[in-house]
Amino acid sequence: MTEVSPLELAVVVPVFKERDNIVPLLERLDVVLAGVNHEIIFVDDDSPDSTSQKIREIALTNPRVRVLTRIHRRGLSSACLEGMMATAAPCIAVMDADLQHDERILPAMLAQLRQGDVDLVVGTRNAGDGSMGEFSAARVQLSHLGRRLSRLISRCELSDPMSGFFMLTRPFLEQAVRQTSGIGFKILLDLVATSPRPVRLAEIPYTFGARLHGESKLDIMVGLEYLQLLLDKLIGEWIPPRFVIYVLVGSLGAVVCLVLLLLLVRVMHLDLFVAQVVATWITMTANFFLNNVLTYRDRKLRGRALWMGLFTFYLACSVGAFSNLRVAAAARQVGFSWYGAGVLGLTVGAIWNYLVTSIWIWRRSHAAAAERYSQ
Ligand SMILES: Nc1nc2c(ncn2[C@@H]2O[C@H](COP(=O)(O)OP(=O)(O)OP(=O)(O)O)[C@@H](O)[C@H]2O)c(=O)[nH]1
Ligand SMILES: [Mg+2]
Repeated sequence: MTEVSPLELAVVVPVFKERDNIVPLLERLDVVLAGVNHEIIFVDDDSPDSTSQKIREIALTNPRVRVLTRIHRRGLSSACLEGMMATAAPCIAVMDADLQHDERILPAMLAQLRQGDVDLVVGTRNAGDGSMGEFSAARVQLSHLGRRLSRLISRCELSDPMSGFFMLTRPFLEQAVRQTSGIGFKILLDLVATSPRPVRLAEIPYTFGARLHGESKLDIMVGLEYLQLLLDKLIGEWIPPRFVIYVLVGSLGAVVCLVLLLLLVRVMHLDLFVAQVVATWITMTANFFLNNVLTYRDRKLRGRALWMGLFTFYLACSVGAFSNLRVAAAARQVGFSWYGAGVLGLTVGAIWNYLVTSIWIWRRSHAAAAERYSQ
């Protein structure tokens, strides 16, 4: 076998609809990583703009470049994890494709890791000369809020826990990767919150640039997934974060139902029983659709499965409401206070509903069968 110099660095780039950014990014990496034996692994979630195809064309003549195309999958963190696990390189960088991350600090990051006294080097926008660049005040505020919340789970002092630009060693990755949540956008925070030992960390400032081509994928869902990541790290061992979101949606439904009831009885002067039936039906329907886009957004039902799911949801909720009442009545009989009995009934009803909906309505096979989802 011919001797080749060992691979030193892998750059993992999660991509979704970034076709036009691939060539400029590769050109820049080529300049800054000259002299470093590296590979570049793109992880694409089957972008409808044929990002993968573009990368494959390049990879035909550039052996440094590879693409991992995931089918029926979405998610920045899980894409990064899979990209990182697909390389043998001892040092692994993660960066975005849209050229917002300043690739010129990559050599300094690598030099830090090579010294051997840190596991992780983070590109920071919030320390030294680093900055958020020309971002709107609202976006900067949002980032600061995320930073404050991150302290709930982070086990080390990171000036930019929201950063998606960092480099780590393989041993650090290996000791954390199996316990990561892989939820949402914040893979750096996921890794440092998971690490079983204190993270030896360095930070290098940079200025966040403007996206070159394409659109941001940041939306309200990213915020929700961040909340889910925090919940998973805080209580995930005991309570699934999905259940918490399910209960939040249900609680919102209870409030809506009461407001509707008030309107129907006081304003529309409907008979109480009729008003209850109408308010409950509207609330159940709204809850179903909210669960479809929030709680089970990764298993979203469409077309015929959506209507079948709605019908099953009505059935499941009716049984849930019935068992809630039966359990509460039984608890009252054995001496529970009225509120104790009420809480017990609600808890049993909520767990029943959650189990039925997650096993029966939004089961995994539905997601696999669902058509490819593109945003
Ligand atoms: N594989 C994969 N990549 C994703 C997904 N969502 C976003 N990305 C990529 O992750 C990187 C960061 O996404 P952006 O939308 O730029 O998020 P951001 O930089 O925090 O937000 P902006 O500042 O508004 O651009 C980009 O390279 C995206 O193409 C996803 O679901 N799967
Ligand atoms: Mg971006």
